[in-house]
Amino acid sequence: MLTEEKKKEIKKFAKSIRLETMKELGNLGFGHIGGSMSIVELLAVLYGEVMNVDPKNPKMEDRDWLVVSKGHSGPAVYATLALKGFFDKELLKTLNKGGTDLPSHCDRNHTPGIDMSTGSLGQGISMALGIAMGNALDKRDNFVYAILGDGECQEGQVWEAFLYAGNHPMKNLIVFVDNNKQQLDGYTDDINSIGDIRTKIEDFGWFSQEVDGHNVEQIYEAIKRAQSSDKSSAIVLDTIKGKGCSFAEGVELNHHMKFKKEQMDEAIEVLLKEGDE
Ligand SMILES: Cc1ncc(C[n+]2csc(CCOP(=O)(O)OP(=O)(O)O)c2C)c(N)n1
Repeated sequence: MLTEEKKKEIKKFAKSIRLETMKELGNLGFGHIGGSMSIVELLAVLYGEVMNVDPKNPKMEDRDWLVVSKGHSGPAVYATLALKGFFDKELLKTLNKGGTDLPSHCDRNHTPGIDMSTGSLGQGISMALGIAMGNALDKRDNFVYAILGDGECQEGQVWEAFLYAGNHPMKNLIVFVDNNKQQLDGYTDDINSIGDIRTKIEDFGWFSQEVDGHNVEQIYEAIKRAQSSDKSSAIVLDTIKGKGCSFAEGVELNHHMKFKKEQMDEAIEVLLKEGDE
């Protein structure tokens, strides 16, 4: 169980990640705002408490790995890594600009702390599974985490990996589905519904849970349960696309937005005025 103090610390970390992500995107005037905002609490729990990583040694052999399969959420991941000390926060100002080490989608060849290059949706779960199998063969006891989008789960390859890791349990693999109910061009249910995703994954032989993806305690407890399961584990996160960014949250087409500087300034002001609870 998280202590009250730790819970507060993780919530504060989440707020800082959200703020830095908004400033980072604000510098650019456009970007993947919706799907970045929905995974902030997850990133805060992973990097604030759960994952064994060393910012000074990002390739540490026995580290825990994170494959951000929905690689367009790079801005939120970069803000997290910068706050954690993997690189200088100044670098956040270069997001998606020519010659940057922070491309719009995650790239392991550019950014310290990024474990896998992603962006072509549907592939990350297979990569995470491969890494988990490799680690198990090497008798390491680290964990491999992966973050998938709900829209991404429309990709066939996702289900090949779910099938395989159901039949060949990888207890060091924990997959999150960011179920924000929206994809690029609208609501997932209207486009190609994935139905009850938690049950579907369970039917493939996984230990499958569903929690509030903006509640740090629920996320943490679910991860602890997943870590002690003998099966491959999935945690479906009930989230809100654009969460915490006033001009994006609740908007249908908030996947990739162009906005005015004043809009982001105002959204940052709103965020800063919010209480920490
Ligand atoms: C194979 C592939 N097809 C299409 C795209 C374009 N694309 C980028 S993000 C996106 C929507 C993803 O929706 P979801 O997985 O729900 O992500 P989130 O809502 O969390 O941002 C699409 C279609 C892509 N990156 N890769």
